[in-house]
Amino acid sequence: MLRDDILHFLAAHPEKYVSGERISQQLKVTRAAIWKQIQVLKEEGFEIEGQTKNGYCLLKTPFSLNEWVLKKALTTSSLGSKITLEDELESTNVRAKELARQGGVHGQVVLARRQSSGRGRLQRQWESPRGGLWMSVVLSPNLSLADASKLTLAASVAIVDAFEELFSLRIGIKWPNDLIFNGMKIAGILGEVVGEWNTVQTLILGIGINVNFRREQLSPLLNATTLFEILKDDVDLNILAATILKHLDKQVISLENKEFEELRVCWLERAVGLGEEVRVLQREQVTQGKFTGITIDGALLLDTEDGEKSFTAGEVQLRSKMGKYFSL
Ligand code: BT5
Repeated sequence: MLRDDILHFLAAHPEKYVSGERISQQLKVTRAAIWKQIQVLKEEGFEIEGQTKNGYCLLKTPFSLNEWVLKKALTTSSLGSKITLEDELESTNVRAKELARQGGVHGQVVLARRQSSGRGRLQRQWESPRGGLWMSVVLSPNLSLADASKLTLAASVAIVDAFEELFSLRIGIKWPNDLIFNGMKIAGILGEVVGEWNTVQTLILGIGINVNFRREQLSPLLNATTLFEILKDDVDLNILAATILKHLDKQVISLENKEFEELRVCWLERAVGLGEEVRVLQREQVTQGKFTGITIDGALLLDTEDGEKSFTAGEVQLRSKMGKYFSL
């Protein structure tokens, strides 16, 4: 695409002005066509300075999701090898599933700048205003179905590590895969199997992160926060996506190498509530006990009055400093 070619050309000359004439000769199009595409790029959020005498200089790439910027930031071999980016989708997981059924490739990534009907687990809603990172990854890893369920644990670890690397910010994982900061949810993960695992062997990993928008954009009923509220600044969503994919890539490879114990330890190092009294809610049943760890399969271990119990599903309530148990 001409627009991408112009960007490549400008990016190849960082902090330099390149004349419209040179670009037009190189790309074999008119200077008017270049000018037109530069205007489109500016609308997309690229800061390009144009000087009549010297030509164009790329000053800044957009923080909002942009395929060219994202591809440039990617360091992975397979994750992100194919990217689908839409301004709005109902749900990136739904689109990723459709693409997977049509023969999507391992590592294909689907992103939307906003979702009109984002989904959580158990048909719950996921609020997805503009400014967030709403991303689904199609994965066909070399794993059994039982081991594939560990991918959601791996994704939680990847998000924590990306936050630490980029923002020196330590967020925690609340079992099984809520990402929280100061007791408030900042991100969630939705893993879904496509078709029958034995025949298709594809999983969709949906990652939702509240990034460049204010808390007020979400329903007041939620116990939630956003990265903007914490950093008081916007961040580059493309760099964030690329960094998460880099960490996820690493995790997928170590899972394929059956390094499950490493993942368990990594997850526990990032967990919140470990060693503390928590409550696990399963339908009407409430179990209280000390959160002692997780099994190799990711089940939660609770030391209760009736001995050790393990849970593969349920909601965890942590205890606040005031001694009250709270949900997210
Ligand atoms: C999750 O579900 O936390 C999984 C969220 C996954 C969202 C991503 S976005 C990209 C991809 N495409 C999708 O359609 N989904 C994935 P769960 O643990 O069930 O939590 C859902 C609950 O979190 C809701 O019932 C609300 O209470 C709360 N919630 C909804 N939107 C939120 C938000 N933006 N931030 C924090 N909490 C939220």
